[in-house]
Amino acid sequence: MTDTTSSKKFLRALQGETFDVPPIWLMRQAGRYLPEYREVRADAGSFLNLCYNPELACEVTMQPIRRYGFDAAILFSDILVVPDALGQLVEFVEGEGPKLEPVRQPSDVAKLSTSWIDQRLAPVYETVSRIKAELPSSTALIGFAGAPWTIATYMVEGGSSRDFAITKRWALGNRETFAELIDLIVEGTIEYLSEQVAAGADALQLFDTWASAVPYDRLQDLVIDPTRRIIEGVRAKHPGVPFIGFARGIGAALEDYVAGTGINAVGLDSTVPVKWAAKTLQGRVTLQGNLDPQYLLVGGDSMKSAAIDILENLSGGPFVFNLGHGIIKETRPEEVEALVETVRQYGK
Ligand code: 1CP
Repeated sequence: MTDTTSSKKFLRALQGETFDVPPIWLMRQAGRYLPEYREVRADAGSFLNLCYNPELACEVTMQPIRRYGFDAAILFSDILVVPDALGQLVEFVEGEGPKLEPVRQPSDVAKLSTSWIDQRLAPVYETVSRIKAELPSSTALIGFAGAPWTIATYMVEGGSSRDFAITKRWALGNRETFAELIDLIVEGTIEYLSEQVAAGADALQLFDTWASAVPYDRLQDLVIDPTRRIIEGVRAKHPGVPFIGFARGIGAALEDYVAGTGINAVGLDSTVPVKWAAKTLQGRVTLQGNLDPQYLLVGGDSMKSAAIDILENLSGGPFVFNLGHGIIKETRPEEVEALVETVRQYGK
């Protein structure tokens, strides 16, 4: 894993190398903005069926690689396959998003178990092997999972939420019982990610999309410690495997997150000042980000100059170009092409 002569530019950037033209991939690069994805999606039936169908999941992972030649592919799956594999009822309702049977108290947690993880998620591991076999040797494969806090918000709220009120009341009001839920997710996620690496994932990203909801006095035990425990747990089986941490919306606390987790790279959301990140974080980790995905809808010169500003500020050190959050489904594929072109022409 510490192979610094890797033919994969993305992995070399994670190991600390600086490039004139940085590697690029985009969060949600596979998905509904691509007509070829919508076609496969329509044939797959439910969204979870697509996640658990190795042939189709491999196909949709490869679609943006064929179109744009990104430096990394990301496994097509979802963060909510982990609650599903822990034994919680998970559904994706068309046009409404995820619906889960809520976990609200210790007796609900006691019904869940990590013992079904590998059996339920075996199709995802199969997808990883298939993608690995199809990818060009210069393209890295990113595996992923949700970070425990973000997964817990979906498990407790029973779906998406605006204020995370139920989860926060539990976490802030009863630290001990909430820790049991976090521990269960940590353990299941270590198993899930270790098997993704065994099947061929080159690097792993942890998505903590709702880290912004955690008050700073609890960031350590709800965000930083669980992330660090997952990284240590996976590295105990797969020494040196590179991790990217994406803790969205935590601002200046990214310094604590970088210092306390053991990540190789940190995903920056679009609110993070790039000059601050270059000065404060880039000496310690690789940076990844952070074009606002709305720029891809705006397109044209506004998008180009925003991308170039990021490149000017972040490409002086280890850097991976990305968005600050996932591609929006109304994005036109041509604009993604124009962005890739802008990044690849940079400095030439
Ligand atoms: O019918 C469909 O096509 C559903 C749309 C969709 C897609 C394409 C969902 C439902 N998930 C995905 C794939 C997905 N999700 C990927 C792989 C594709 C890629 O990146 O190219 C990944 C990495 C995720 C991760 C994910 N799922 C996150 C973390 C990243 C982020 O966007 O913040 C989260 C929060 C989810 C939950 C989720 N999955 C899907 C929905 C509608 C939601 C809820 C989002 C919310 O609460 O706002």
